Amino acid sequence: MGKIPKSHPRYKSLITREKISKEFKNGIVHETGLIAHGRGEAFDYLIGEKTIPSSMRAAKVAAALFLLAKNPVISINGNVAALSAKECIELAKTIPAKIEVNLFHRTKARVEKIVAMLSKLGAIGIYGVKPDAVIPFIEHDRALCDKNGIYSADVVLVPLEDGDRCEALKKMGKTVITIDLNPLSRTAKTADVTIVDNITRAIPNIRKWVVNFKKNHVSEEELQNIVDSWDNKKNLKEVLSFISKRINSLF
Ligand code: PTJ
Repeated sequence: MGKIPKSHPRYKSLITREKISKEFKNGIVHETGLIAHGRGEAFDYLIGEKTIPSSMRAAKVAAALFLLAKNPVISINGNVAALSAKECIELAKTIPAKIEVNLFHRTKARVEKIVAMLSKLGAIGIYGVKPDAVIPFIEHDRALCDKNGIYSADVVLVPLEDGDRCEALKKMGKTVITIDLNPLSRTAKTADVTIVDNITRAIPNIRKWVVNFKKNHVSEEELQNIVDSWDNKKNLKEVLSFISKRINSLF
């Protein structure tokens, strides 16, 4: 494909596709990651390809949870690395939080490629390279994780995640934040905080809130109030209502 002109009405979406396609060829994105991306794109279309108010509120709660956490971890898979590696590293440094490469379709080669990519972008102390623990309740290699990373985390961000793993992390007693454009997915329904937004917008939004809270010296009590007033189910209903109203008003 030739260079996409900035004037193209679907510029951002096409650039994002290019990134996914390039990182598939580089061995970072799994082939099913292409399908997952297509599903995400369809839902992004429905919300109007911008952050809707309820998703900005979810990003704010995620930031509060991160600042209250004792051992927060950001989980990185192939699609996340392809689309938001730099932004995830920036977020991890700002909180601060750990980064763990945790793959659904785990192979040593993909883990190493993703770690190399993250290291090149300035990430240090990446977890998940030599997993020494297992997430209970799920089978095979996708359960592998790091004892000092996801296994012992209290708050975990698992963007673009599969439902089984989100459920298993919840069963372990963890607070789970997800970013998922599909408000109907099992992950979206199981997580404590679901940000229904494109990861390319959601990660910078969370970071903006973290910076804002830190700059304004927001107290732990205030952060806790933000978390306590959150109702994820109610928020998902608001997202669905936003989508249906938007669709009905288009023609
Ligand atoms: O790299 P691996 O091996 O860990 O595999 C990663 C994928 C994404 C293939 C794996 O986790 C998977 O199969 O995920 P699912 O079950 O397809 O769920 C991914 C969810 O992310 C779907 O609900 C999509 O709608 C959503 N999604 C896709 N792209 C984006 C997105 N959400 C936010 N931003 C996106 N750009």
